[in-house]
Amino acid sequence: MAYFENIGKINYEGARSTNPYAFKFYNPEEKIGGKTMEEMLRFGVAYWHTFTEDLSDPFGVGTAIRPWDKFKGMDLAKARVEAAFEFFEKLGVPYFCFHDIDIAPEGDTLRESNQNLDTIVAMIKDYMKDSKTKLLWNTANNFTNPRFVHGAASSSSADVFAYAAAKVKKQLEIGKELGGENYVFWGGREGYETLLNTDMKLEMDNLGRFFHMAVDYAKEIGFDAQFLIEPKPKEPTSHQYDFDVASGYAFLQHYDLQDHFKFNIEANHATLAGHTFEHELHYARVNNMLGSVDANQGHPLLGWDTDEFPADLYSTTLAMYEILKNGGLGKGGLNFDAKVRRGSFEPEDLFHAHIAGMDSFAVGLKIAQKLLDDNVLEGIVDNRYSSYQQGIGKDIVEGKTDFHKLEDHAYGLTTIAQPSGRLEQIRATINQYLLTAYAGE
Ligand code: XUL
Ligand code: CO
Repeated sequence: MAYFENIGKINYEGARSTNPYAFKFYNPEEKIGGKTMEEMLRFGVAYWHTFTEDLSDPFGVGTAIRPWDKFKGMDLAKARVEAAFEFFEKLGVPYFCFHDIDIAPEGDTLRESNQNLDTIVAMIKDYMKDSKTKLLWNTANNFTNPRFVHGAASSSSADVFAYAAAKVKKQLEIGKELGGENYVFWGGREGYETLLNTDMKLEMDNLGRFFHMAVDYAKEIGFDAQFLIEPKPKEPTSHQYDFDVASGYAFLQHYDLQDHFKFNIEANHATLAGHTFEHELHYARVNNMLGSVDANQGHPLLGWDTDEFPADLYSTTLAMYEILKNGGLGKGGLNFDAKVRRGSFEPEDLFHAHIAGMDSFAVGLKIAQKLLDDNVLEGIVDNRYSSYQQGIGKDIVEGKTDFHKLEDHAYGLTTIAQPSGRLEQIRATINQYLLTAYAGE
């Protein structure tokens, strides 16, 4: 059965195409900097936003019209798998991602939930045999069910800690079964509401213990996925333990986990933390911790996680610049952790949204590669720090100075000449690149 009957394969038609069901900029085979767009961008579809999301919000019920919603229970789960692979095929997307409860309904007991998962995973595995779409990552949803009200690995209840571990254990087994390239931990409830009832030290120590047990179990079963922490500063709790990349990295180092994890960086989480998307990518990159990306964008006027599809070309350009400087994403990818707006309720909107997101990152890739090829930003940065290439600067960098030497140097200074930062000129240059890249096409 077809769920998107009126929609065919989405093809690349070029920048001037007026066909809404065509890519204007994402040309999977086009080579940029020696790699095809498909190899470089590694797009993924998020199962939860695309196949289970009903578009409800705190003030209103779901509006989504989804042809598979006529089914219930396990039949619904099976229909979603059929719809998902039809969607992946038509979009030509290389990856997908899911939480356990996105693909199979929870049963009355853990055993029953795992049986439901086994049935659906077998079906997914079967579909994957005839599909080029692979598993970018899976994860355990340890935040939706009321049992996680006080947290999961950081819960005040040891029973909940054990339950959360059992769910992650099962997902690690499923990741291995489906050939998942990464495994994600987003600490949905790993944080706290108030210190008045919280033992923060115990909670963080437990979180560290939990991650070590996950690393050990993956090793035990021979699952070699890259483990990823997905930082988020708040929502649902007011204080999340993995606030941003910097605090997550400190946590990983403190608990001696830094060699087993990288970061999955989500644009909207970065902005919620008061950072830019590129700040988080950059921080991870320079520490060799950039693993994967949840590609979305927040609404600039709203202070919560709106998970919009990315369409801001300036942001995708600066993000792709970081990714190119990182030498790509390795096993990671660009997963659209993004949902259509409540008013975009038709099934077709799922295609329009992904096309918009894929085209936006394709533009970002092309512009970022041009900026690199022309040495635009690198040249500016090198020039700005040129004082560290000779004289006292070289001594500082090479560790050949101390405060006595530096004081002597400072006493000898009559003037300090520093060049302008030229931010406005840099922005104008980026605009020039954005506007001229497709001029002839
Ligand atoms: C929530 C979020 C999650 C993670 C996976 O803000 O981003 O969907 O990506 O649990
Ligand atoms: Co996410």
